[in-house]
Amino acid sequence: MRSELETWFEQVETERQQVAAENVSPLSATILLPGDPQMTVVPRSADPVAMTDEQKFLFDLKGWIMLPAVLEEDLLQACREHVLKLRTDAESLAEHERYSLAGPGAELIDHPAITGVLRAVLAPDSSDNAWGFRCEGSFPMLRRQGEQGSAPHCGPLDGPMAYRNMPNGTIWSGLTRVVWELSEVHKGGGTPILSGSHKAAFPVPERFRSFDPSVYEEYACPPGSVLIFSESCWHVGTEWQDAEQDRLAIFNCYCSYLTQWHKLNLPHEVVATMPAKRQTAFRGAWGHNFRDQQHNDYYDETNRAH
Ligand SMILES: O=C(O)CCC(=O)C(=O)O
Repeated sequence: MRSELETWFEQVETERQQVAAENVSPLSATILLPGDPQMTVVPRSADPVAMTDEQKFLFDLKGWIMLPAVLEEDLLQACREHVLKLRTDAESLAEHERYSLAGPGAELIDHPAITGVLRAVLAPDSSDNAWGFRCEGSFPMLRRQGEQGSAPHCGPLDGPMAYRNMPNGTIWSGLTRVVWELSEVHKGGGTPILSGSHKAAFPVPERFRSFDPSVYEEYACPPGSVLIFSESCWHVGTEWQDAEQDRLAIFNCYCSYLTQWHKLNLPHEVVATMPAKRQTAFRGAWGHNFRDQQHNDYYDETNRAH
């Protein structure tokens, strides 16, 4: 009988060969060790998975991390169908479900695979019943072969939402993008990122304001993976080349409960159907209200983002 160690070596070797075959940069490769939390599907009922020191290092260094294959199969399939309907037959959905943050997409808002990361790069929970982050925008993506995404761009590079290393060794990624990849992504597809540009000391040269695969870092991942990146990084939606399947994805945007970048594109009636803690991801952006002796750790119709 083969020992556990032999099985493990074989698994690592298979991973290594896959990585070599896909020519993935070692920094974005998913070399998984037994027991590595990245390796496991994260059930939606799980506790938030804490960000590891390795993930913090990579996020700070490059501005992004990839968590491969974290979605349960039933949630993955439900989200795929939801995105497909939103993009091709939205009328078949009830009115309150015609959003990427509604229906099965609502489960992704505070999915335990990402809440530990958001706690580390944005803000810890405000209380047991309130997240420290806000979710302020979302869109569903269906990209067919030959279709191009956004031209290279980035979010805030200065001001309160720009990426910063904090003096106490923590990360501040004031505007953070969470991309749920619902189809397999091959290198060259997806949303390649100009790694490290979230804290570049010099302006991005003109030549790199167009997609250049020798500079933008590409990734490959199985369906049900999640890409988390600082919007302060330059990124690009490349042409989808896969003839076998379309790109299905949900793009959600997060910030702290103290800041706001986007106007929210989700009505109160949809938020009101969510569990109370999830609703706090849609509250207004403020800290403390001395007038009513109230801290901003709740959501209601009078305390929502507009
Ligand atoms: O098209 C893509 O893949 C990227 C989209 C994006 O980042 C954006 O619209 O801000």
